[in-house]
Amino acid sequence: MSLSHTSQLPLGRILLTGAAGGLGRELRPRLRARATLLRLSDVAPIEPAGPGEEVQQAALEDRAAVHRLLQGMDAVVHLGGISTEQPFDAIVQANIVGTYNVYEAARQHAVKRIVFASSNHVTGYYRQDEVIAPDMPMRPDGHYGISKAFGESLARFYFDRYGIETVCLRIGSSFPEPRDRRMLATWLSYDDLERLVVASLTTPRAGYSVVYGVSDNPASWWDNSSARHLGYRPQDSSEPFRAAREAAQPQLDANDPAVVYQAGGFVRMGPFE
Ligand code: NAI
Ligand code: 15L
Repeated sequence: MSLSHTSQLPLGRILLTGAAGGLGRELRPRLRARATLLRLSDVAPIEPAGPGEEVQQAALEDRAAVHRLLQGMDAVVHLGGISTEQPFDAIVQANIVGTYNVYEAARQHAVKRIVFASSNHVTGYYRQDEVIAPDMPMRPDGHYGISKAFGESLARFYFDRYGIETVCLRIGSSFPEPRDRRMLATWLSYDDLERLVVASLTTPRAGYSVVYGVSDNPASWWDNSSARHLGYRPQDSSEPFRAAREAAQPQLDANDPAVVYQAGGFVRMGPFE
């Protein structure tokens, strides 16, 4: 499914990394419907290319392969990488070396815009009783959050030095529906994800922007007003799922760190050594 009421400007030639993942598979048909060409990449196998698509399997830490990926592209939607808390050595390769390779290849191939899948785990150590904004200090909750903080810093540098625009999407929880009570605040529907990615690709001036990827949920920990220039207007809400999620978790332990901090269960992961 693709939304008909978001910007209809053509998206040009788009590279989608992480195309075999949950969000990549969801965005694939939605971007294909709008892009001149959609190049799909992942280290994992990807469904064969259809009309208007190319498939190039590649590991993000393989610099030469990533350079080939960026060739001839107008913009990148960079979803590829490890998407959960993991030992540092794995995260370094996929998320730190890999994201560096994407930016360096973008510079060499004069690619002008990147939509970077960052994460709410860049600020996971803020509390659930705080409302925070994208310009507040980062408080990553683990290796994964640190790697996304690195990606945001890389994006800042490549804009300041080379003028490559990035929209950093600090995605909350993007799944078919909220899975628990925490996700009533952090949920991003797939339709709103599409709205956010399309807005990030088509806004006339992205500069260096940071926005939380979240739907229009009744309770929220994130104030996106500094990113209104992107033109992202969420249309969905977690409210229809509230009764079921509250019934499944009637009691929360207010002293549990997973309930205190926005990171949720990520604060319990590690150390791995
Ligand atoms: P996912 O784990 O389903 O997909 C990530 C994809 O990246 C996988 O297909 C994987 O094979 C690929 N990948 C991993 N290491 C790689 C490497 N070294 N080289 C090339 N490809 C590699 O994750 P999902 O849910 O689709 O998320 C997409 C992006 O959005 C990720 O960067 C994730 O960190 C971010 N994100 C997702 C959230 C969500 O709620 N789904 C929340 C916050 C951030
Ligand atoms: C993330 O960054 C993860 O990629 C995703 O799997 C969820 O765990 C999400 O954050 C979350 O915080 O719910």
